[in-house]
Amino acid sequence: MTEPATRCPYGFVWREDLAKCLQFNGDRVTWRMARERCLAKDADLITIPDEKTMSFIKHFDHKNRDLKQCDFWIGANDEKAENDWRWVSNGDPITYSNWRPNEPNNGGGRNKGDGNEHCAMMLWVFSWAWNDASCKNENACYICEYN
Ligand SMILES: [Ca+2]
Ligand SMILES: [Ca+2]
Repeated sequence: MTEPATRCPYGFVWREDLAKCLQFNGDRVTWRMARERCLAKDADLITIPDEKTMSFIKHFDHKNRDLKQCDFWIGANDEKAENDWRWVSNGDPITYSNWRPNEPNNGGGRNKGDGNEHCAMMLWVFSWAWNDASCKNENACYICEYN
């Protein structure tokens, strides 16, 4: 038996029910920078494979000062092929999802499309429902997962 606390690198917390090492980060950066910062810790942006994981995130205590009003980048994008959403850590297509109604819209919406939204983030004002956003948006926090 491995001691649970030792399964995760420093700064990550082991979530027994999810079998994941997670780290919520309150610095606000682009999707790519967020991923780089996770990779630098031998981790990657989080995958959310099921409702159980999503539910954990929804109920996580976001009132922590650093995480207050954070949108969070997650490890999904459709940069390689439009609307072919993949988890970047393993290349798998997204099966479970928690998109807001009318998302992902690739920047479509009311003004029909700059067609340039290829990175997924969770929106705190909508209980962390997902939106596809411009990967260059610099105003989102991020969650790293270590495997
Ligand atoms: Ca897209
Ligand atoms: Ca969108």
